[in-house]
Amino acid sequence: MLEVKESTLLAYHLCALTQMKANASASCLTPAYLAFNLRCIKLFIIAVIQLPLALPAKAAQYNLQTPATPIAQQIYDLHTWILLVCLFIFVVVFGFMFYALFKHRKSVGHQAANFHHNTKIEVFWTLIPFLILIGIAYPTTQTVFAMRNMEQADINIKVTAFQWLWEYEYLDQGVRIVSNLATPRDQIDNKAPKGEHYLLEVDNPLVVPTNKKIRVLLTSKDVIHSWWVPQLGVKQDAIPGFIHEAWFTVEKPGLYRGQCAELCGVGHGFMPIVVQALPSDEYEQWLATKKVASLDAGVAVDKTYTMEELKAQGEKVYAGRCALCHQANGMGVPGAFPPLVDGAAFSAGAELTDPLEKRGFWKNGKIVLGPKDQHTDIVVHGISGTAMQSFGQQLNDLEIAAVITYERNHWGNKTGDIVQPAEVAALRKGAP
Ligand code: HEC
Ligand SMILES: [Cu+2]
Repeated sequence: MLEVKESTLLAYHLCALTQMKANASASCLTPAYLAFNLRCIKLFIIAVIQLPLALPAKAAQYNLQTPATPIAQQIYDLHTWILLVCLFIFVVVFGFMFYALFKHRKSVGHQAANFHHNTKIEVFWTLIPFLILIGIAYPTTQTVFAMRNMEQADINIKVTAFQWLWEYEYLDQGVRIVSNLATPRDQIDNKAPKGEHYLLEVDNPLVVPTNKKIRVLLTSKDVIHSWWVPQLGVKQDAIPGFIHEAWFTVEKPGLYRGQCAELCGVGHGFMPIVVQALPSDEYEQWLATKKVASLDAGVAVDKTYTMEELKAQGEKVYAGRCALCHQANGMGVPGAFPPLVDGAAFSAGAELTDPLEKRGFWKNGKIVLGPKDQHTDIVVHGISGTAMQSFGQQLNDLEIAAVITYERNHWGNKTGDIVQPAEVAALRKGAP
């Protein structure tokens, strides 16, 4: 497209040109001025040629995202079709209206017609909208039925929403991944420039093979969330106590990004979705490594870990799962999320301080670390009625042991306590 500078120049000289013409000034015939005007005309022609070429690109910015699944394509086409129908109605109705206003205006002495019934016109204006409705309803119904057709799925994945992350469980495969926001905190806090995929990037994407029918079963552990990936044509609510289904078949390998689309609390903007589509063989490889990883985590229960090993692992778990609320420095957010630093003060409403007080870790407005088995119990079972969810289902024994060891021995907390995975396993057995 033309540069702004050039367009301004163009506008300026077009003005000058018309002015001179109006003044019939002879000075516009000097060679310098003619060259000037030629340049103006050239720019004008370029603009006229470039406009239609640039329009589709510009329009794409405002259109739906490029479809990546057959359903998304159907939705896209449906949207375009209905928009064209609307445009057609708009042009016809307004065209007719303006034509009638102009043609039958008073100043040309038009006399109003005076009739009551016209069967032909009445049939016509009932039939036309009826046909338009059929023309919209038929493709829409087809698309909705196609979206709802869950038959013959190749892979079933259970998607569980949490405040504020997604968990994916490959049913029949024994693989479970937890998908967290990966945008660095500094970008969110405006301390660093924002990246290309700001708030649309995760640590572990949902990995799927291309050209397979993937069925997702959606539910939530706390409030209503919504799993939305525009390019896949899926937008489905995840509601606690219910299971909803959706499906998609990705055609091209790549990364497809989406977001939670149901206001679900302060972290709503921080639970993006990334789907990574891989060719089948690469997907199988990925799945194999994941299976090994989850086996490892299972065996590790009997092992005794050192403080350093646990803290290193715990730091990762904390950054991924706890820092969103309790903050990376462990200081929490006043009024919402308690600090986990021994002796740090916390002020909040009674609905938060009462459960804290009841448990007895909270002394004179300050958080103190309680006995380690109680601490473990909080992380495994959560605190009902508050945002502190139960992590027992989401983290394995090693991860829980590690994050507790980390919390108890970091940010100046010096309990010296080590929690081993076996202790977590025992606690789980004792209180299922
Ligand atoms: C969604 C926000 C959120 C996340 C994520 C979260 N917590 Fe909490 N946490 C809370 C809230 C809110 C409380 C206070 C509940 C109350 O009022 O009793 C809390 C309380 C706690 C307490 C009790 C503090 C005390 O001294 O009584 C511990 C321990 C704790 N969280 C550990 C963790 C760990 C470990 C993780 C990560 C595995 C985590 N939390 C993730 C919100 C969160
Ligand atoms: Cu959400």
